[in-house]
Amino acid sequence: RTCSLLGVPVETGAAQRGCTMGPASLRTAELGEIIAGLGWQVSDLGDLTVPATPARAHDNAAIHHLAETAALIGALEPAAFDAAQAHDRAIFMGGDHSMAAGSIAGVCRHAAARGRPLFVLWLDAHPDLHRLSTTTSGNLHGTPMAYLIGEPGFEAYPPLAHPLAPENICMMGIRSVDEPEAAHIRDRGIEVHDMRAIDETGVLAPLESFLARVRAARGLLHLSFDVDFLDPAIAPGVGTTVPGGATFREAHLIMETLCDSGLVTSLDLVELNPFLDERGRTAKLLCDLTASLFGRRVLDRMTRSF
Ligand code: DIR
Ligand code: MN
Ligand code: MN
Ligand code: MN
Repeated sequence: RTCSLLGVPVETGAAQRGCTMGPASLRTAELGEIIAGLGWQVSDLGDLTVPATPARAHDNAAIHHLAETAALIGALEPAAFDAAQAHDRAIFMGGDHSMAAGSIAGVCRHAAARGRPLFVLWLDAHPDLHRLSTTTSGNLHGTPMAYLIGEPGFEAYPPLAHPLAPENICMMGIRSVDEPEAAHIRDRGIEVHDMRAIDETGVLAPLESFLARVRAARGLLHLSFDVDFLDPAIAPGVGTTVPGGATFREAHLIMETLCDSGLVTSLDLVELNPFLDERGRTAKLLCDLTASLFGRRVLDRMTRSF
């Protein structure tokens, strides 16, 4: 089995700088070596490079770095398509979450080329469902999901050949939602398990029912993992911490269950900000969670119970 790593050093979609160091931090924490140690043939494709772009203004004056972020998305889409076509599993190391507009668009095109529907598991404190007209922070990492489901007003982003079906999305860990985003969740019927739901049901029941849907549709599954999904007490290296996030065991159980399902074909690891991290703690946690997804386990599960 083969796995590719692609660094996507972008921070123009975030309010604070530092996410461009994310890929370097994940490499220092030995992400590639850890996956190789689990029996995968790993190819590090290096970091995506993006040509310089003249600045562009938007009617929404809050928006910053529009041209730069759009150029990154445009460069990542074909790179993500190629990585997904060439490997059994593709990892996109962010970078802020604006990059998901490019990685998921490329993976969508790959799924379409294989005649399979794409499903997305979105682990995040935020739904990132702002249109360019509704963001008040102007931080474009709050917009990729609205772009991917084909919301209007994204003329400044690259044209989207294969929109993502809203019914193929499952969001977990959500706990910070702006009103325009809540409206999209309602109108487009997106499956969202907020932290209250996780408290009530745990992570396993909603995850298993989503995975059953993916399996029944013979879908490919992309995981988009925003560091702020995790509780800030265990994952401080992110610019947008929100209290009340997923615990260590909730996150590992999701990764272990995804591993058992065999359905994940690509993933984003995004919003890691090494400038805010405590001695690589958050980077190491992301590597350990990824190891659970790639087959690390404490004990092989016995078929006989005892
Ligand atoms: C907020 C925060 N909804 C915004 N979004 C974040 O700026 O649009 N996304 N932090 O990851
Ligand atoms: Mn996000
Ligand atoms: Mn977030
Ligand atoms: Mn907002």
